[in-house]
Amino acid sequence: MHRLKRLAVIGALAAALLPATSAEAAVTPVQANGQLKVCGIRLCNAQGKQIQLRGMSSHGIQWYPQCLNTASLDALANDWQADVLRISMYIQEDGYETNPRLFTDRVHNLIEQATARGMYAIIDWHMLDPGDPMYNLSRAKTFFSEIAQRHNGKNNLLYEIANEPSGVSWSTIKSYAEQLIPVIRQRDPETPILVGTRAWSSLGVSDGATETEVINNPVNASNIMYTFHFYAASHGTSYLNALSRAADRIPVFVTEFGTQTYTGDGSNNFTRSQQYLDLMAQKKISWVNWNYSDDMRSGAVFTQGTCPNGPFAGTSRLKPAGVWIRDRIRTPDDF
Ligand code: IDC
Repeated sequence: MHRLKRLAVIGALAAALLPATSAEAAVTPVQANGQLKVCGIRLCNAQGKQIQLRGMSSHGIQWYPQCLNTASLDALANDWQADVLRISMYIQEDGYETNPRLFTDRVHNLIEQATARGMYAIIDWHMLDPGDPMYNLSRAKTFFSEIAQRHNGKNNLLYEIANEPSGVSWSTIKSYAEQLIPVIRQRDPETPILVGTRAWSSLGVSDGATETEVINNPVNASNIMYTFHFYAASHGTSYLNALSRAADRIPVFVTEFGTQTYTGDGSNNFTRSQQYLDLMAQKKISWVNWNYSDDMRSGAVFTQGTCPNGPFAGTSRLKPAGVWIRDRIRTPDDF
């Protein structure tokens, strides 16, 4: 079940004691890196080394749980060699609010699935409409209290507390974060927390603002990062430049992006997507692609009808965006 990703020789002692062929060990991302921590403006592993995580987001788990089964998650860990699975739990649109017990249990289960495969997991509070995070604040306190209580012994989680705020100011988002984070920290002092930004997590750019509103007025908490989302066929130079500037000043995690338009559909712009990926590699910005499902849209990596039976490994059931992103996730890690 372990991934085949290879890690370079760890030390001369190991090399001396082991036969030459065993000098490289197959390790999972979590075995290699352990508990993550925000270090200055970057994400660091347990050894204090700056690292970049790369992986996939689920589609909404109210709609596509059939794409998250033993075989598909094995493929994500072993064939795709993903470092991280984002568990996308919508709050509205037939999501969490309709049955908190069912969806919380579904998230618990997916956390265990990711953990068993040595992947990191982002617990995505996928608020989207309404865009005011305060609308769901008491629900978020209930949900994250239970998640943090149950999983605080794990070293492979990140909590994303607001997918995409919209129609609200940065100060509202900051206030939401400052009310929710202490509730989580009481139960789980170590897990990094990812905070959404203004205008669909564009650091304000989609509203004509810039990243300076966050830089000048950061959330009053430690071990946090700010999220940035982009869709390469819709979001060009102004987005790319904002990401580049922001990453030199504050910790940024790209928890969602697509190679197509912001609808998650339409044609792919792989040229511009590669520009983003080059920038993110250079600045060690972690990223997660939308999405690991067989939805009809071009940004869902599998062709319709792939779930639940697959096959999930290889490229036979992948759309163009899937082939492209699988290649880039498989590129060896530098950790
Ligand atoms: C889209 C889904 C689509 C769903 C829609 C509304 O692909 O099936 O009907 O949401 O729920 C986002 C959001 C993400 C969107 C995605 C593509 O975080 O939920 O998924 N997107 O539109 N932000 C920008 C794009």
